[in-house]
Amino acid sequence: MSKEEILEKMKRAIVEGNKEESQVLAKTALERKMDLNEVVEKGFVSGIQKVGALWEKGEYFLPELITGAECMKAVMDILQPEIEKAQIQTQSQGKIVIGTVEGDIHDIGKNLVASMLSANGFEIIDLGADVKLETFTEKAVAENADFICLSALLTTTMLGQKKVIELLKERNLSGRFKILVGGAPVNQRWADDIGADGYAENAMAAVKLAKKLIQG
Ligand code: B12
Repeated sequence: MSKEEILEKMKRAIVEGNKEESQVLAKTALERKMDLNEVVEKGFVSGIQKVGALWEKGEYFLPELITGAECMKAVMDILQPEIEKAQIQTQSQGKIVIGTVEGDIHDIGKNLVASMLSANGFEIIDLGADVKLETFTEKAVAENADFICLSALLTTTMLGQKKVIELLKERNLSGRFKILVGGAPVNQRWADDIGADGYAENAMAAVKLAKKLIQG
């Protein structure tokens, strides 16, 4: 089987909600020592994106969305430890507080970003999903973090990213942390509008951006 065929199978397994097949394919990727970034982004993630698109078109309903997400989780449970093991940098590149903002339970993308950052030498404090906005500022202060990374997947919860920046302003903490924002509805324009330090559209881009910002 060619690499392209495997990637296509990965996508299909998520779209069809076939958990067993998804897990088998994730293990195949490890056995074949495939590039895990490519496996995640071009294989499995393109599957969950297709699920979202079918849901938007009204062809899929909530149960299919949930099954797709469960497959993604099962796959990431297999791949995430390996991604993190392949630590590229040993010396800490900086400390990052990351989470999905209040009211939003989507955490697949956030977990992916956290794993990639960790694999690239950043120290990660993962607050999880549906995180109270004050918790981001409090943890960042307590941990003396370099970055606050805010994930939001809903147009309604994107506002939480703006509010965290406002909270920092109110507490005279503007500029103390670099704020990165991301998530499907987020874009560079939104990041600029709310005064974030950066936006990245995927996990690898987030690593590049964090490295660039830490080097000043
Ligand atoms: C899986 C999924 C779910 C799962 C989530 C499971 C989980 N544990 O995460 C479940 C089924 C639970 C779910 C629930 C809901 N969902 Co949903 N879901 C999705 C779906 C299909 C995929 C999201 C995903 O995991 N993508 C794969 C990951 C890898 O991509 P990603 O999250 O975008 O992350 C990447 C980048 O954005 C970036 N990134 C992410 N975070 C960050 C942070 C930083 C700092 C940086 C730099 C980068 C970055 O890097 C990541 C890796 O490449 C999307 C469709 C879509 N187009 O996104 C809908 C979607 C997000 N969901 C949607 C909705 C409406 C809901 C529900 C409200 C449905 C309902 N009626 O109950 C609930 C929300 C409940 C809540 N309060 O949060 C809508 C949102 C619409 C909108 N505009 O607001 C979407 C867009 C579907 C659609 N097409 O309409 N969902």
